[in-house]
Amino acid sequence: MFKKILIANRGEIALRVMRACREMGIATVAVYSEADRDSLHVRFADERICIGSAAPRSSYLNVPSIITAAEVSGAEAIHPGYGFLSENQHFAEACESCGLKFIGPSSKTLGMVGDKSQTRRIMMKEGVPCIPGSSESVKNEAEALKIVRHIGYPVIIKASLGGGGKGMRVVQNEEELKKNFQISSSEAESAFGSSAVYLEKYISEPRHTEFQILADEHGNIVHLGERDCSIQRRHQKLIEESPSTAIDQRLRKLMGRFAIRAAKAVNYIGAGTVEFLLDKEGKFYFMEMNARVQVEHPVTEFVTGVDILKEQIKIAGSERLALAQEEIEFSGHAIECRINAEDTEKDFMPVPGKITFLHLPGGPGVRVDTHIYQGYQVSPYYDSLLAKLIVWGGRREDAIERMRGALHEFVIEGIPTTIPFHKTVMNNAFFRRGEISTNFIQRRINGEAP
Ligand code: MV4
Repeated sequence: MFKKILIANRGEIALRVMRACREMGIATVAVYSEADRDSLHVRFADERICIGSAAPRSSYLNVPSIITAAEVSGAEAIHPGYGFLSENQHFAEACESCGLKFIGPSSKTLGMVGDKSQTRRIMMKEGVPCIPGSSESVKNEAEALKIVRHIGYPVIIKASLGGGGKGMRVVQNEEELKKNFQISSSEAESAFGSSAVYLEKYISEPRHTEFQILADEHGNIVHLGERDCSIQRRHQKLIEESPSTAIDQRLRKLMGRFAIRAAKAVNYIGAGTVEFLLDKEGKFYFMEMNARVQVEHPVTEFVTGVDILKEQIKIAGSERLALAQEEIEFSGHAIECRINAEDTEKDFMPVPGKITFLHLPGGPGVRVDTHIYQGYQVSPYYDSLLAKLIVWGGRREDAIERMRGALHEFVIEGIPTTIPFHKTVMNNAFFRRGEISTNFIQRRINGEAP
């Protein structure tokens, strides 16, 4: 196993990686920006190296600085966390060519899954259910209209190199298609450096259902069940849970098998996620593959008892998966609420500032993954995530009650947070019945028409 790992990230995920390393007897190297001098990931690491100024470009995205820090410290591997360089093919390549193990899939796999329309073609060839639509990038309006003749409206236009919802447009008829095709294409060009777009039939009010995968270098691959991440706002997830209220044993088995097939199709190694859309009739469609450990991974850890970070690091160290699919048992229900430094009264606007008072909830079945402390200064330079509050309960109702209690105890003063929003959702009748979709916030919280 590795003796020393450099963690190319900050915040709660840097601490989470560090915890796994410590338990495994692996030394850690923190890298940090000038804005993060007083951060806990800097304090708790065995070694620390400042890699640049506050702006991510000059620090957490600064490939030469990070590679140099790894070489200077004698780290053998780099854990990229999520965001920043975690899915960057060129960074993985740079690590590979410097003899540093990138803890994640190969640069080749990152290249494949980074191109959404290419991934879609691969999945269609493998027989993984995909949303009806174009198999290639669509060059012009005439070609788009030809595809629509087969799939019908409503149609969604997506950027080939997009993902995370950026540059998507829904069109209901020919007029809207003509109006939006060029706009989508040029938005894609400026956002992703490629004007390529493709079309899909639009699925209304779907659930976002993703499967956690672990795959080793020796051909072993398992899934750890699903997470329902439907409660999102502008493509930012706010609440995740497992199991999904829309999935039974039979569907879990079926989708899990397709998730494994999808991962195999791109030679996936490591911890990854296969995203599906699940429609109202229980039909599911492959969406994309996330080639990193995700923010919401603790939900799966709670219901399976598997430490996903440790497994990910073991896989990167060429170990064999110790788990077979039949040995993975699912127990109870877990929910995660993302506590962000945002003003929910002002359109979830991020609000940086100083945390003047902090009290964290606790008790059985309550987990808080966070990097904040009393006196901590939330920086305007980075993501607004302050903490992840994850609870477990024997049944979904128990988990919801436990979450209500934990939110009640969770006190953050000095800046606004998403805690009040989560309290509202936990009391919402539709949420409590498990009636959720990607339109939940618009429809059930803001009361807008579908
Ligand atoms: C869709 C869709 C409906 N139909 N594709 C959003 C993020 C990106 N991964 C794909 N997304 C969507 N693609 C078709 N054909 C609806 C969404 C979507 C969505 C998906 C998952 C979670 C939240 C969402 C919110 C709005 C739209």
